[in-house]
Amino acid sequence: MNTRNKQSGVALITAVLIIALAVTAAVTIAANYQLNFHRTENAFNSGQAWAYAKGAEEWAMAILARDQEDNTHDAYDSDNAWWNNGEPLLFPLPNGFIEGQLVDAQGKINLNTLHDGTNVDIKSKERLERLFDILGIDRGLVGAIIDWIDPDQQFTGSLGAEADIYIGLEPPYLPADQPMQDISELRLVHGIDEEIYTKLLPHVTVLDSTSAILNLNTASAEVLESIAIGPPLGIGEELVTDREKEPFKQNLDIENAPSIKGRGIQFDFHDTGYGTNHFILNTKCVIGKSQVRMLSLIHRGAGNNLTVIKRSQKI
Ligand SMILES: [Ca+2]
Ligand SMILES: [Ca+2]
Repeated sequence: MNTRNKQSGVALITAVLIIALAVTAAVTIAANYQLNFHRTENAFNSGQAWAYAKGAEEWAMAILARDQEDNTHDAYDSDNAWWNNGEPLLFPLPNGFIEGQLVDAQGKINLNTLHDGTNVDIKSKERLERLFDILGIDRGLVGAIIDWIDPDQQFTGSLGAEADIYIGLEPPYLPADQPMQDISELRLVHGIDEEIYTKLLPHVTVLDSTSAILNLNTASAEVLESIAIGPPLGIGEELVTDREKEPFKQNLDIENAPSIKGRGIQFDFHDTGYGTNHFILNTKCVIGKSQVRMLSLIHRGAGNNLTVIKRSQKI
């Protein structure tokens, strides 16, 4: 090959290399542009979904305000607009949808009522012990839950646990010694393993309000049974059947319920009732490929004073 041909060859290879580099750069730029575009789009959609989810709270509060007028009880029945017969309310949106459902937050036993910061609430303790009996959980573990909440370091019962126990664990940690902030704290209580926690979750909750009485119209069969004094009687499901025919509005409705009347069963109606002032709004908003799930705890106070007291993103 002569020098001229050699030079042409080198020039051709150089030109091909330059084109290859230019194409690579162009593809990279295009790919980055696409990525950034989708990132921006997702961030935009996600921001929009959050705004819609918060808007759903306003919608829920309007329904709750309407329900409060002329309210005789709160139950999962057709008399309560907030329940919407168990169907989530669905609204179509441009490029997506939003749906929301309200449930009662007072249908479960509030663990924070076990101790008022000074004393154990004996009646709350006994009710939870009865629930543990019904669920087949060692009732001694109620002592460990009380110790987690109470400010002192004295053990409550044989399964009680205070800092001395927790600092010996691997990894070590300390009990809260104050009301629980979230029900997931229960999993940290000594003796509450995954199986017991899962068993308890449908029946217990954590609320910080002392006005949050237990709503017997939305309580599970097991919680309903736990208000009957004595060993488990297996009356929970029967009471639920009675309640489905006619929601309870007063204690007499339970004492005179078809499945109970004449059986000599005694009840402890300590801090129970038939209405509620705490609701959980479960919202899901989808826009494009973005999805937001949100839980809002809404308080309905006297005079229809509605406020969102807690908000969390659901995974
Ligand atoms: Ca204690
Ligand atoms: Ca303690």
